[in-house]
Amino acid sequence: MNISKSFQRTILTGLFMPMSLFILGVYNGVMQTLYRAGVLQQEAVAGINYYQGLTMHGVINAIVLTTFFAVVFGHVIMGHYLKKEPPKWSYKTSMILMVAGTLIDVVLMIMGKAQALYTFYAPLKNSPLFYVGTSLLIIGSWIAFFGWIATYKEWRKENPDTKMPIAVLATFVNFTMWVISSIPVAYESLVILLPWSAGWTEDINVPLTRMLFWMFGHPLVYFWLLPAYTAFYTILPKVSGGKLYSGNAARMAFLLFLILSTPVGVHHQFSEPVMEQGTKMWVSILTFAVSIPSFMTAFTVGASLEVAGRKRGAKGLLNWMTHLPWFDSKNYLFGYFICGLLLFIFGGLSGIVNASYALNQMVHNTGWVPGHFHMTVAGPTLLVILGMSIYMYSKVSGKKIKMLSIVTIVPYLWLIGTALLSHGLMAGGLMGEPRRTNLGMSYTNPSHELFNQYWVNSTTTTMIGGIMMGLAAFLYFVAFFSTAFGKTTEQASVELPEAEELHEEKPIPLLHNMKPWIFVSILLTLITYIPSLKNVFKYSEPVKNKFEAESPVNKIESSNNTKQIISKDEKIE
Ligand code: HAS
Repeated sequence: MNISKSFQRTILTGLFMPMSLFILGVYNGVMQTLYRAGVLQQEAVAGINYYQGLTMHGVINAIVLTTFFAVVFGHVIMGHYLKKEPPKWSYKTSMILMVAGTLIDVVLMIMGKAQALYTFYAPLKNSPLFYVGTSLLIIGSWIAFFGWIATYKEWRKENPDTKMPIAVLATFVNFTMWVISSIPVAYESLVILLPWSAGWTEDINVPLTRMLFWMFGHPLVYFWLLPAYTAFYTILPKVSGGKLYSGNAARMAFLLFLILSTPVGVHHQFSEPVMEQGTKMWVSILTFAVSIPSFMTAFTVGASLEVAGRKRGAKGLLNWMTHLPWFDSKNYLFGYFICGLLLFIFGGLSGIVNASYALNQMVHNTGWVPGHFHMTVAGPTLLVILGMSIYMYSKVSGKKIKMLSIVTIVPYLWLIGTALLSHGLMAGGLMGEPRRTNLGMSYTNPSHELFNQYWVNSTTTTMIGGIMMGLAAFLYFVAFFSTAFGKTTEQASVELPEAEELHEEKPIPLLHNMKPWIFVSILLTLITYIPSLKNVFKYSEPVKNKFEAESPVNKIESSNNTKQIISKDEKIE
């Protein structure tokens, strides 16, 4: 589909700006591994301290880049499948808010006024403007979604009998979940944290803010994942030379995410005393359930790859794997997708370990957790972002991709780097290595009394992996920005590789109607969060504690802070 100038400018801005910031995100990621391995034994480098760098790494990579990508990919999906541009008011307003919010946050992080990490847990305090910036970014993304709904309604009128394309359904599921889950974090940021950080209120209920954050924080991880799944179901079968094994299974997997991803955030709070055992048990069961659509995806996408391998002449049980277009520069997207999937096998399995309450007690707050999430968010999520960003930039700008052979090897280098980084973090985590800690200041500094020799190998492996990831990212940046600054040689267009379905399956009405699923999603969220909220108010109350990110010492001395809270129906023995 041809594209208007203003829609083109919006899409290119939404790809170029976060990719430029991602340079800062990657730099700070590599620095983390140097601090942790003890190569750096100081608080700060070039005026950026450990926590400031970690905050930039998390906020830019996990919130800014992913949200921009979800919006831009959504625009391109609507353009390609519905053959229409969304209304100008929606895509323009959305991009302006997102860019403004991001710039506010980036300036604050560089100035050191926001260094409470991407989870911005109270009682760590950011500048009040940080909460405004983050809210603008999120609200901007909602507005893009509202525009797509208007476009879809028009398309539906003109095509009353056509099935909703899978990629459109997946995008709508993702953004519905996003809107539902970002209401609690908007409340947390604007109603609780902002007035408190501006000094208009004094007290803060820490467990309440953490619960509100995780009501958003876990659906957030699926908001990162679903664009990647959309690419695996609707693009990968085409670029690997096959067909999608089952369209109904794909629809079912996305709709299951809609009902199961919103109520599971409490699994990040298994170690918090305010949550009662029954709540934790229920959430643990729901978390196992939310793995089901991923197991379905492993089967359906795996079967689609087998179909592709066999179409390319494979015989026997397993040699279809060797017939796939590995290292094929004409099919460079395949490398990004398959490397993401391979990492996700281990990312997913480690998630199931996390979800098991008893095992969580061993791994929580250790290096195991970032080991897990680098094989998920830095696995399928980021690799699809990288592959699709350069693809979309080239199509929408009409510029040919430069350095195609480098673009083709980047995902494999990234795969090896991420596997090493995660292995080091997880092995260290199992030996008690804490996450979010500048280990070089003590535990991995041989001249310090707290030096721990057991963490030397694990942190060194992590560092080697981190440096390889940094190198892969550097090569990618060279190719991406050479493409972006190249000359326009082709007609600009909005188009995607589109996989056909292998079988003509009987449509199942429930898989074509989102309303019952939205209802169940809200119901399960209420069933989980009403008891969780009761737990929070039973066992906690607002306190005056105030900490700075770089110091664990409470700035406010008050006997009130040590008061033990017991519910009316409990006695201390
Ligand atoms: Fe997680 C913590 C549980 C998935 C991200 N997770 C995190 C954090 C992040 C994160 C960022 O229950 C840390 C947050 C913080 O800062 O504190 N997670 C899970 C579970 C899943 C899961 C059960 N997580 C993700 C995804 C993420 C992500 C996806 C980002 C994108 N996670 C947890 C828990 C915690 C947690 C606890 C709290 C830990 C703590 O104590 O702090 C599941 O959804 C995973 C299911 C996945 C699978 C894998 C399916 C495999 C596929 C690949 C197939 C391969 C093929 C290729 C087809 C079952 C689809 C074949 C090709 C050939 C050639 C052979």
